[in-house]
Amino acid sequence: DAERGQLFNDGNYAMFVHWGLYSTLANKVDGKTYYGIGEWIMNPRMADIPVEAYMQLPASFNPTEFDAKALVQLAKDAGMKYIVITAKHHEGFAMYDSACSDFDIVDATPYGQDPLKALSLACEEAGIGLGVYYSHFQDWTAPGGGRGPKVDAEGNAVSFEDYFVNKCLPQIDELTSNYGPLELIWFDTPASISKEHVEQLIAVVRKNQPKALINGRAGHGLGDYQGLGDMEVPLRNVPGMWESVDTINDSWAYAWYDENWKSPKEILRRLIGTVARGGTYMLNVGPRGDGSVPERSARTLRSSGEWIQEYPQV
Ligand code: JFZ
Repeated sequence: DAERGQLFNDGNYAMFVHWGLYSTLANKVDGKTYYGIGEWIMNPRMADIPVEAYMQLPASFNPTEFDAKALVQLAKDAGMKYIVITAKHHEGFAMYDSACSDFDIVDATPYGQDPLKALSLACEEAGIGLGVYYSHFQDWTAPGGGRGPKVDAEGNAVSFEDYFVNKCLPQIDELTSNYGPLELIWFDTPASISKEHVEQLIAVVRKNQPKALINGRAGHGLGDYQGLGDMEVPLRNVPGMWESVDTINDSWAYAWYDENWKSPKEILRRLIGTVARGGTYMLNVGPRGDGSVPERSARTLRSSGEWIQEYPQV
């Protein structure tokens, strides 16, 4: 669809934001640091946090430093055209007000506010696009979710179909209904999800957001475009519409020790390398658990953005 594809012609530099409950842990649990991507902290290969323990985290999640306007201004200063933020990552916590789950930032935290609503308003005001990341197959805390518990609280078996019908599909409906126009729905890790399930998700997106792009990781080749592997910048031309996702340091979500920042020059090299080969470059930042953006990543984005403002055709 030509109109949908326009996003990648007009705005092929975007901000990716990984932010969630895991950001409060910052890769440290009970005094021990786990090295790896922060949003996977719950996984057995990292801190191996039991579902019940992880589900206690919202009680102390109060990201009062989250500033939607400042984040949007940062994306603007960086020369980026839209922002894609984690609405629900693999651990299942909704970073927006969800009516079909209590495991969300409005219902389960002292913060009690909807940062996605604030972000959508700030984006609209500033003329910056908005997209959402949604883990459709993996849900590690919802009974029936991919790699999640196989039984509910009463011990009854729950199927993926139950999770899909009661959480996944309704949440995609909420996200595509309640936050104004979205540029992009960014699904992730389709794994063994069926083609029928992906088709149902796509039908809801098309109905509510006919102009939104859907990424290739929706699965079964049903997305609008292909993605490369994470953090991959190609050395040859890649045909078709495609995207490269990258992160400013090593982890996607905030990790306390991760100071392996890319320099402004390195970011520009990777951006230009991608755009010059016809792709779209989405660069991730990981806000802290309190919602603030690490100063170093903000400074780096502004510094590379200065060059882009001089050459606005990028
Ligand atoms: C996924 C997530 O598991 C990860 O936490 C992060 O959100 C990242 C952006 O996406 O990880 C992947 C998924 C696919 C590939 C690599 C990492 N891949 O296809 O190369």
